[in-house]
Amino acid sequence: LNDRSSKVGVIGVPIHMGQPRPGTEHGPEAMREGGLISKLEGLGLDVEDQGDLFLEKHDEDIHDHPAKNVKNVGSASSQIADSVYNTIKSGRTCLALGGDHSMAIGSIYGHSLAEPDHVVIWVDAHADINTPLTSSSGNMHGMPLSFLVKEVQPYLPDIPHFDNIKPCLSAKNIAYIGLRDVDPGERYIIEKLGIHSFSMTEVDKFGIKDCVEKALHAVDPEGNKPIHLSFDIDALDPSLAPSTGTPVPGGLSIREGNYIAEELAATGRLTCVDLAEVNPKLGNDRDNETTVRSAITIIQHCFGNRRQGVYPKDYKFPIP
Ligand code: 5AB
Ligand code: MN
Ligand code: MN
Ligand code: MN
Repeated sequence: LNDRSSKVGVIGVPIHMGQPRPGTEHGPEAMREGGLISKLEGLGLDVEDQGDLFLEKHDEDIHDHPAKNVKNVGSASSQIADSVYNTIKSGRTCLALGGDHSMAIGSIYGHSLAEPDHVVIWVDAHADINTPLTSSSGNMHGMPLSFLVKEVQPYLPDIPHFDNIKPCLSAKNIAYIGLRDVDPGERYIIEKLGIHSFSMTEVDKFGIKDCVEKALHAVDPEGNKPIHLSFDIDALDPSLAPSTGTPVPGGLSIREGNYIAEELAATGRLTCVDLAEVNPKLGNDRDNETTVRSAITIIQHCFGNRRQGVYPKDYKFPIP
């Protein structure tokens, strides 16, 4: 383990303006109440919980733009980017708790300011690469990658309030795992730019082991770049993550999710993790518990837990 892997900085990102359903702003608090921090500490990690970002709220947003809430999402993105940048610069691995997935605009951009060479593994039912013009919903949680990928920029309309965010990824440095609900414009972009995609069809065909191996090799053949994992909880099957805004049947199992997390952690290069789209206002108490439990287990496996068993560095084996 390198130094960074044993130190974690946790940032709550209570954003909901990237989509229409109230409740994603309570995602960070739901995961903390589920015991996330003490579970991470139980792994022997040095955890610095920075609390939730106090996101600026603009009551007057722009209404004549094809993307909704650009002013709110734009200003939040700068705040998120600053905070992720500072956390990584301080020598910690960053864990960003969402919040809807528009949070990834700021977290990936902030990561790139600290580590310009980083690559992205995007685990999601959705591709989240709509441009404001290909999106049929106008919801920005379905667009984050379009603002970040350099090759997509010629196809974007002007987006006010995003001056602080610069495209920082090449199409070849992104791989998807878990896709099963991709819009036509998104599929067109993925094909034209040759973005590596391991949809549920590939997971079925090759198994999760090959998909993770191929995804890692595809984005970074030399295997030495920092990795950003953006994990949308809706990548998991809805039976495992019912409290989320856009569930799609036929998703990853907990075993597959944990396997992805274990393998990324094992590279020693996981520098930032987003856990997005937990919405405790959706579903009943049991749905919430199920969703939070799934989110926490994925996070634990990102930060060193292994199903084979682990013991902390300072473990004292009892002797009579
Ligand atoms: B999520 C859809 N593609 O653009 C759109 O949950 C859904 O962050 C986006 O992956 C889902 O509105 C965004 C239909
Ligand atoms: Mn999704
Ligand atoms: Mn998403
Ligand atoms: Mn969703």
